[in-house]
Amino acid sequence: MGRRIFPALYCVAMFVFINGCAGNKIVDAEKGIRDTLEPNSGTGQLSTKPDLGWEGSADWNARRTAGDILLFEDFEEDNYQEKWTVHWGKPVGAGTVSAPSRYVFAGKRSAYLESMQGRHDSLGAGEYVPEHPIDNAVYVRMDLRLEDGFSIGTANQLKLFGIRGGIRIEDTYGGAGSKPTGRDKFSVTLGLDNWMKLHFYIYHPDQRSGWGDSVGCSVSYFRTAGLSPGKWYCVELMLKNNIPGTKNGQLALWLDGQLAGKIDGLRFRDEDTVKIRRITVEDYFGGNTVRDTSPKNQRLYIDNFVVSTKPVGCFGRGTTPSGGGSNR
Ligand SMILES: [Ca+2]
Repeated sequence: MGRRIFPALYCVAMFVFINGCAGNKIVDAEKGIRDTLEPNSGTGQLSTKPDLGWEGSADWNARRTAGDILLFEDFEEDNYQEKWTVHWGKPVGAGTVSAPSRYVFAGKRSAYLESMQGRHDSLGAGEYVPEHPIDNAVYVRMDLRLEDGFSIGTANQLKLFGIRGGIRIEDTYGGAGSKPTGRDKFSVTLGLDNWMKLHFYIYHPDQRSGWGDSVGCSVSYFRTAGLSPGKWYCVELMLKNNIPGTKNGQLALWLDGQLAGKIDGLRFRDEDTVKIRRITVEDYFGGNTVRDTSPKNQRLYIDNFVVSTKPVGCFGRGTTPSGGGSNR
C-alpha cells in the first residue's frame, strides 16, 4: 500500500468506480434484498430462513462433506492449529483467551491476533489452505470483536481477512502494485478504512491501476457498513469466481446476517485453472509508512471461524445468506 486515501479523494474515487467501472455495480442492501426475493437466478440471494442443516457443531470433520464446510474452528482445543492446512504461513491465532471474558464469543475460548505499536503486521496472522482448490464460491465467516478502545490511528486501512486465488498456490499473494493478468492470480481483502468503515480491496484484471480497487461496503447509497470496538460481529465474506470469458464474478459481505456490500460483474480470471487457493486472516495495518502502523498494542478477537463452499450464517442471529448456487 503506497497510498493515503483522503476523504474527498476517496469519495471521488468511489463515485468514479461505482459509476464508471466497466461491468461493476454496487447494490445497496435494500436493492440487494429486493433482488433476492426473486427465484434463484444464480446471482446471490438472501434468505430469512436459515436452512443449513448445521447449527455450528464443533464436529467439523463429520460435517465437512455433508455441509460443504471445509473448516470449522471454535478454538476450544489446545491443539486446534494441527487441524489447519497452510502453505506459507501459520494457522490463525497468537493465543487464546478463556472464559469468562467478554472476548470469548462461544464456548470456553476464542483466539486473538495482536497488533504491536509501530508495526504493520500482527502476531497471530495466519492462513488456511483448502485441501482442494475451490473453483466456484467460497464463504469465509467469523465472529469478530475489536478490543475495547481499538484504534486504527492514522493508518489508511486495516486489512482484516481475505481470499486469494491463483493458477498455483505460489501465485496467491496480493501483488501490490501489479495488475493481475487473468492468467495468474487475484486477491480480495476485507478492510476497515480510517473511519472504521468496511471496504473490499480487490486485485483483479479490470482494476484501474497497478494498485487494487477499494470499494466501500454500502448499506445504502449514503451509508457504509462499519465496525466499532465493544461488540461482537458476525462477518461473512463471499467470493464467487467468474466463468472464464464471462464477467459474472461476485463479492458479497454480510454483517450480522444482513447484506452489507455486493459487487456483480467481476472478472477474476480468464482461465479455469485460476482458482481460490488460500484464506488469510491478517489484521494488517497498511500502507507503508510509520503513520500506517498500529498506534498501540491492541487485539482483534475471533471465534467460530468457518470456511465453506456454501453460505454459513450467524447460527440463529440475524438472517442467513443463501443462494450462492453455481456459476455453471
Ligand atoms: Ca469458542
